[in-house]
Amino acid sequence: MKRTFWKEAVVYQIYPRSFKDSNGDGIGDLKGITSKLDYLKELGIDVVWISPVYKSPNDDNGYDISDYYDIMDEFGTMADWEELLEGLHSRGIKLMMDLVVNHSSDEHPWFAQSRSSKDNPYRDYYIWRKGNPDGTPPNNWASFFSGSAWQYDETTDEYYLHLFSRKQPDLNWENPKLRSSIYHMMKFWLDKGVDGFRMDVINVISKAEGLPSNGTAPLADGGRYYINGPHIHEYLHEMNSEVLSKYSIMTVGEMPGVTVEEAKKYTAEDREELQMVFQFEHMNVDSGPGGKWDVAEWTLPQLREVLDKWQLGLAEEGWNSLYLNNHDQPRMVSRFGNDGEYRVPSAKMLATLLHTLKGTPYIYQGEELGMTNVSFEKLEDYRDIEIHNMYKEKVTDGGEDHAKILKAIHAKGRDNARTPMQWSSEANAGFTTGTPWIKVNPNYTEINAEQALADKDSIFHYYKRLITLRKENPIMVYGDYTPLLPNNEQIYAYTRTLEGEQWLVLLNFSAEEASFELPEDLNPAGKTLLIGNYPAEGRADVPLRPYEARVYRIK
Ligand code: TEU
Ligand code: CA
Repeated sequence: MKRTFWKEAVVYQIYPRSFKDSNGDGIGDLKGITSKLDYLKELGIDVVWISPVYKSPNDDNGYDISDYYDIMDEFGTMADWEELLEGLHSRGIKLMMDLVVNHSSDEHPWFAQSRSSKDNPYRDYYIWRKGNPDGTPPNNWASFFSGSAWQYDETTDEYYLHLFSRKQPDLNWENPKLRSSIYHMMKFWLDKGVDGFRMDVINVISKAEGLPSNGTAPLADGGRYYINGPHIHEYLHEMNSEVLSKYSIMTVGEMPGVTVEEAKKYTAEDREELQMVFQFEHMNVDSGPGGKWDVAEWTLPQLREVLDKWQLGLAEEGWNSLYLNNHDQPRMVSRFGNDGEYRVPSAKMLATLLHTLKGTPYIYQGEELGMTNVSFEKLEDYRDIEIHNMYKEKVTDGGEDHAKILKAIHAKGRDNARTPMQWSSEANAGFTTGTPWIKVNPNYTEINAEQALADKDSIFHYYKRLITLRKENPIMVYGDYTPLLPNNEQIYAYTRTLEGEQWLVLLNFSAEEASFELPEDLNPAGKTLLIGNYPAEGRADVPLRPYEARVYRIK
């Protein structure tokens, strides 16, 4: 397997709206990020991935772009962006931008042109269809954000497709002109010095011929007709040869519904498409048959089964991106650890998993502090369009129980990850001197960066140690992964092996002690404990304590 920078890197994701406000308007901004670069340097990360900062009416917080060549007013100016890039580069940190090209904003000038008439040169930049004679939309696909994926537009008496919000019309990748407009824009940013792209829902850009309905229900998941669609590999290969291959950069495709087999195609080096994908299977372990909002219990064997599948599936070919949360997901410690009594050890245990699996780790802002989910009691305190659309569909229009849905929002809502970064115990967690655009998690007085930096046993310092360990030990990057204790319900155990060296990772996912038995050649007794989340000893002959993590060098 080829050794390359992006496999060795640790990436840190910034959600700019919630990171740091520099001017008191309550909204995080570019100057705010620039003021915190020493913090990122201290943590030791190599790459920053920043969620979209382009011009946007913010229907979906920047994932609806109205000008790909300019910066959102609330975030600052192009000069602020250049200053940020310079500040990162001077510290040896790379910058990945978010590339959102499955859709644009409906306020993008392309869309204004496109909707104006059927023969406008930009008409085919988007996906327009006639409605059915019975007055229903062109097909029965549901939007990710509730309701139909089609919006009727009077001007030309046709519907346009929007897999996300009504203000996010899907771009038509079948149109070579659209594709070349996108490639042109990508080059603009790469020529400005960007080091890579995280590509938003990039595996849904190719829709099946004829846009068929899925079954006969009025609304259904149309995923089978656009996830890994018919021309997707063609388009990505073209993007690679027209743009990506001309630069030395990092690429990761965000891919809901991607399978291991597809992921290999997207990331196999000789196919020249992308380097990594974000898969979502482990994000589904706590969902019932009703989908995301049907909150279900999860078990360690379920989680391990998914991670094993991806670790082993991409062992020889392709590469994993490792993440346990991001701006769309609940906080990792609340979801997979314990955000009460064992918040600190469980956050460290999960961090150990993230950094000792094979792949490139992605840290989401605040994860390194053990930031937790939030439970707003009032629906009005939530900002996310997904939450509000879903609530309207299920409760206001559908008559479901308010309390039940609020509970699901507490568990799964995207705003869990979007409360402001907790910098200090000052008002508003030191995020802003004004009124934050979304409320701060009330636990900021205890959980904040100031506290974490001062406490050498903090989660922050544990992340630093993991990152340093990775820099010093190629086995953490390139070592083969072998699962152990396959039926254990408390302990996730595996080895990493590289050129005669072998590490053993033991992770207790429960709030109870957990004992284990391993074959003699894997017995950790007397071996070096490389890192662990409990005070020193880590004696190999005692059971793992609640949420304990231990990493030994056994060979
Ligand atoms: O997300 C796409 C995606 O599939 C999800 O993570 C989605 O937000 C979730 O399933 C909803 O339940 C990307 C971005 O990360 C997200 O923030 C955007 O809203 C979305 O695309 C549209 O651009
Ligand atoms: Ca601001």
